[in-house]
Amino acid sequence: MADRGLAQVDPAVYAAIVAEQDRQAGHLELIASENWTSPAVREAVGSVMTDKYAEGYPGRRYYGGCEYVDVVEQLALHRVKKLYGADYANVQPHAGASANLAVYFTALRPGDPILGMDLSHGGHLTHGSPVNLSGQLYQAAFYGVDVESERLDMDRVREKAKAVRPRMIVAGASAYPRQLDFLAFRRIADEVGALLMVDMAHLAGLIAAGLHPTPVGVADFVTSTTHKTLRGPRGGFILSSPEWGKKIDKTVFPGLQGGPLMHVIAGKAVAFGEALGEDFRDYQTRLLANARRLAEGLRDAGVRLVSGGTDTHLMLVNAKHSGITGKEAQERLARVGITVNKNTIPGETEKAMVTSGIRIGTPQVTTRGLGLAEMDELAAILAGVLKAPAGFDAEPFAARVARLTRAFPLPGLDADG
Ligand code: DSN
Repeated sequence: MADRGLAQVDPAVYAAIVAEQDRQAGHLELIASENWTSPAVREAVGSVMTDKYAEGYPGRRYYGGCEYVDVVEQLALHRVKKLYGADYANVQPHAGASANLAVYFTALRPGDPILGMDLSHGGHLTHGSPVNLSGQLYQAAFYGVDVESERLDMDRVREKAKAVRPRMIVAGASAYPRQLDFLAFRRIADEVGALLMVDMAHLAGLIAAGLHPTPVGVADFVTSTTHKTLRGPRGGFILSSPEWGKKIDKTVFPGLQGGPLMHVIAGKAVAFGEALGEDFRDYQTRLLANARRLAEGLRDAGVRLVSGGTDTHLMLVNAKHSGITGKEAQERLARVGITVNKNTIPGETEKAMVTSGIRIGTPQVTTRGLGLAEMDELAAILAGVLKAPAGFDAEPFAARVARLTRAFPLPGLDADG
C-alpha cells in the first residue's frame, strides 16, 4: 500500500483533485476569500501530521508521542504572535466560524445581547444571523451602512449601540470594501460597556503587512481565518490578552473541539512564517494596488460599485445596475473562465441564492502575478460581460481570459500542471 499513490489507490478522487487543480489554473479566481497557497503550505497540510491525536496544548497533551506536533504548534503560536504583535494566540480553531463561537462561548452567556454588522450590508453569518448559532444563542441586533454613501457611519453605529446596550460588539465583515475604524468601535464599546471582538478574516493579510489599521491591542478579541488574504491553509485562529487566554484555551478544547488538526496547524506555521518574510508586504501592496486599479477600471467602464470603490482587496458590484442579477453575473462570468460569487448588496431585494451583486477580490490573481496592466484588461473583460446583451458570444472573452491564465501560471505548478 505504501508505494501506491492516490492515482492508483483511488482514481476517482485523484481525477477530481487533478480536475480542480486544472480548474484553478485555467480560470481567473476572483473570489475575495480565496487564494493560492504555496507548495510548502500544501506539503505541510498533506503530511503525516494528519495522523496524530494531540488533544490539549503543547507540553500538556492527553496523548503520548506529541513531541513533534508540539514543535509545529509552538512555531505557529510564536510566529502568529510576532506577526500581529499579540501577547496571546490560539491556533487550534478549525475555521473562522469556530474561532468566533469560541470567543462567544468564552465571554457571553446565552441570551446576552450582541451587536454585529447586517449580513446584507457585508456582515457575516456568525455575527448574529438568525440561521447561525450566534443568532440563536444570543440576542442579536445589527448596524448597517448608510443608504446614500453605502459606508459605515460610526455615529449611527454609536446610536444603535446605545439603544441595544450589547454585551459584545462584533466588528468585521465579509463583503465591505472600505477600511474599518477599529478605534471608533473601541470608543463605542467603552461608551456602552461592551466587549469588542474584531473578526479580521478578510483583512488578515493587509493587517499583517501594516496596510490596514490593526485591531490588535484595540479589541478584546481578534478572530481570523488563515486562508484569505493571509494565504495560508484553511483554518482559524484567535488573538487576545493572556488574561482571557486561559479561558479561551479551555473553550476551544475541551469546550468546543476535540483533537486539533495538526497537519493544518503545521500549514499555518508555514504560512505565518511566509507572512513574516520580506516578500509578503510587497505581495499585499500589489494586491491592494490591483484592487484599486480594477475598481477604477470598472467604474470608468460604467459598472456601479457599492460605495463607489474600495480601500481593500475586494469590491462589490451592483449587477442590477448593469441590468442583471448577481446569479446571472456569476453564471455569465463562469462561461468566460472567471470565478466570482454572487453577493447581497445593501438594500438587497433578491433572495440569497439570486442576489443583486457580485463580490470581486484580487488575492489569488495577484498571487499568480497579474499586475496593473492586467487589471485594466480584466476590468474591460468584466465590464464587457456584465453589460453584454443576453445570449452574448462568450468565446472572444474566454479567449482573452485564457491568454491571461496562460501568461500567468499558478506559482509552483509545472508547465503541464
Ligand atoms: N465564506 C467567507 C467568505 O467568502 O467571505 C467568509 O467566511
